[in-house]
Amino acid sequence: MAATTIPRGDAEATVSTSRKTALVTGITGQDGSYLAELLLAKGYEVHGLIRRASTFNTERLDHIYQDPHDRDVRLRLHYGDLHDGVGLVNLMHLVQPDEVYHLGAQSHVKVSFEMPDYTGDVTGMGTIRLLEAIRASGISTRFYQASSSEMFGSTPPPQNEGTPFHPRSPYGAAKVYAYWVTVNYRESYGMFATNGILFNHESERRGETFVTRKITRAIARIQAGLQDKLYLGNLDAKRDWGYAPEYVEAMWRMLQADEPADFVVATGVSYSIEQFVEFAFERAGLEWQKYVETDPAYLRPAEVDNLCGDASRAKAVLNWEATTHAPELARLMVDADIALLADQLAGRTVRVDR
Ligand code: NDP
Ligand code: GDR
Repeated sequence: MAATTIPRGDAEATVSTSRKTALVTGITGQDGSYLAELLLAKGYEVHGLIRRASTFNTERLDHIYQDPHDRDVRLRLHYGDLHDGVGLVNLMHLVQPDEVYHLGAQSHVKVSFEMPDYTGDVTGMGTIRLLEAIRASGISTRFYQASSSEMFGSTPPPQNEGTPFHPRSPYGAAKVYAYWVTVNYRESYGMFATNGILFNHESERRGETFVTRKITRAIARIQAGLQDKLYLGNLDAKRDWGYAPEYVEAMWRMLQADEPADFVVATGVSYSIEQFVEFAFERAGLEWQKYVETDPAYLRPAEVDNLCGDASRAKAVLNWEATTHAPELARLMVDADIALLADQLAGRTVRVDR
């Protein structure tokens, strides 16, 4: 529970709140937006770190945005960046969170080959900057690190918490570093620091350049006559795809556990990219072979061929289990992209600027 500064008209007053306070990095991303919703629904005061951009970058949060001038505001956004260590210390002092969910990252694997130095800095070093900010501000908080199945890389499935890491990209390597510093701060300083090793999870809010959303978005456009072809890279790789809203629930449960530990979060079933393509095109009544072409530009210098997680520990300790699997996920994402495009074409999606 934190002492927080709440605006009251022109004056500011520091008040003690009995509700829990959470700080979320990466709040503007897919997972950040679902997690913010979940925490607000649970009665938390939620603070999010956002980057300054020349355009609005809070679209995924618009539906839960609260005007900072209102009374009893429970969602607050703060400018900052994972590069800016001093800013992170100041933010910890200001917010004094009970729980920190560290989701911010350069999260695109292919892009990490093009921006390896930047990815190492944000995705790897960003985690230690945040952990140091917690230490420097002297607060007692619980810490969640968004670790990834990409850390397993070429180690064959099924992958669980004891599986050795063999990352296959600068992104995967940066996440391995972040994983180990999280373990290290738990062991060195007794922090309640936990790694959620999440396998791929998708949704209608997934970034448009990840393969599932690229596919479902293209299907909507093909159906509407706006696009003829969908160019993809490797169709043979297999992924264990789950549904993002279920995965943020697992994050929260990790920070409510009695002891800090590391957890794999996965469905336990994997499908190839080609299978996902089939599920998705079938939903729209389209024959995928007519539209999908391969373009070597989307191949990676090294690929992760097969990920399939064993989430038994999450089931046993957190009572968490995935319920949505790839075929259903493909259908719900196709339906959402078709509906979204229809709204856009009809002029029904008007963005309300804040
Ligand atoms: P997104 O790419 O959708 O979101 C990433 C977030 O990080 C965005 O809010 C982004 O801000 C923010 N960010 C990027 N760079 C910086 C920076 N320099 N300073 C501050 N914030 C920054 O990712 P997801 O929501 O899909 O994933 C959340 C986390 O979980 C990531 O760490 C990802 O690596 C990890 N993960 C994701 C999995 C998945 O399948 N989705 C699986 C396993 C792990 P902006 O909006 O301004 O770009
Ligand atoms: P991934 O997700 O690399 O697993 O990382 P992505 O959707 O980018 O790729 C999945 C697989 O699809 C193949 N692929 C393509 N990928 C993209 N992006 N675009 C294409 O055109 C394309 N064609 C084929 C890829 O080669 C790959 O095999 C995601 C991210 O969310 C990470 O942040 C997270 O840590 C991991 O999931 C778990």
